[in-house]
Amino acid sequence: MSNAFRDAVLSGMSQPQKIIPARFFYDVRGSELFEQITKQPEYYPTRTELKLLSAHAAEIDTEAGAVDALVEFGSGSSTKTPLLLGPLAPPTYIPIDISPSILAEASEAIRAAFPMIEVRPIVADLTYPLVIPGLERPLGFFPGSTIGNLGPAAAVDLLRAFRKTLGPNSGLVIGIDLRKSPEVLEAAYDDAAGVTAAFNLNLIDRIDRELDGDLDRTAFRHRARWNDFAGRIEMHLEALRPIMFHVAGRAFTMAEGETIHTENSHKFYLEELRFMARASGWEPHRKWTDSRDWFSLHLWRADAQSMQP
Ligand code: AVI
Repeated sequence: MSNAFRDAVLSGMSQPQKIIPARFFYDVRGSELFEQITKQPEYYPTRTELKLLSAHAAEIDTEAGAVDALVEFGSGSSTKTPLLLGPLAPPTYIPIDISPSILAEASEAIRAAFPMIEVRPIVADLTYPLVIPGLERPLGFFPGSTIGNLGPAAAVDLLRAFRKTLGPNSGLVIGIDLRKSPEVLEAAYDDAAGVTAAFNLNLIDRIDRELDGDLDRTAFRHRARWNDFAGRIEMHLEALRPIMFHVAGRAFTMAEGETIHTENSHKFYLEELRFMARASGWEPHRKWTDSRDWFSLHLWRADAQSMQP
C-alpha cells in the first residue's frame, strides 16, 4: 500500500494540475474523520440514505424476490447493512472489503446481530471481478454514493465488474447522490466544524508520515468547489503562499493559490443513471428518492442480454 501511495503521490505531484487520488484519504485517521463527516449537519447523504433504506427495505425485499446472498461491495463497518439484512433475511451475507481488520470486526457484529445468517467475508479490491462459488440469486449492495467518487468511465467499469461477480440472476441495490443547489453541496463538503477540512488536510500529514515528506500543513487550506460542467464537487488543497517541499527524496514547488486536486464527488441527474446502468450490464427496476430529491436508492437487475455470465 505504501508503495502504491508513494507512486501515486510522486506521479500526481509531477502533473500540471497536481492530483492525489481520493482513495488515499482512508488511513486510520482518515477513516475516523470520514465517520465524523457523516454526522455533520451539512453532510446530508448518509442521513438521507439511511432514511430511504429504513423506509423502503421491505419493498426492496419484495421487489428483489428470493435472494440467496447479500453481497456488499466496500462494506467497511457494515453500518447500513442491518437495515437490509432484517427484511431480506438471506441465508448468507458476503461483505467485501480491502481492510482485513475492519472486515473482521464488522463480520463479528453482523454475526452477533443476525445469528441465523452465515457471514462469509472476503478481503479483496472491489475494482476487479471476483469468483464467488455457490451464488445462484445474489443481491449486490453498494451504498453511500461511493460510485460518485469515480469518473464516468471508471464508474461503468466498476458496475460491470459487479455484474460479472454477481452473475446473470442477480440484482444490485445502489445509493447515488443527486444534483442539487451548489450552496447545499459546497456546505456539505466544507462543514462549519471543519471536519471535512481536517479530512482533506490529513493527506498532508499522511504524506509527511509515510513518505518522508516535509510539507507544512499550515501552508494549505481546504477548498470545496462545485464544477457545474463536470457535475461534481471537487476538493482541493490550496497553497496559501509559495512553497517548496520534499516527498520521498524529490523536491516540488507550488505557487500561491495553486492546488492539489484530492477528490471528485459526482452528483447525478436521474436520467444519467439509467444510461449508466444500461452501459454496465444492468437494467433499472425500481428507484426511491427522498421528498427533496436529494439522494436516490436504486434496484437494478442483471441484464441477461448484455454480457456472458
Ligand atoms: C465516500 N464518499 C462517497 C464521500 C463523498 O461524499 O464523496 C467522501 C467524502 N468526501 C468528503 N466528504 C465525504
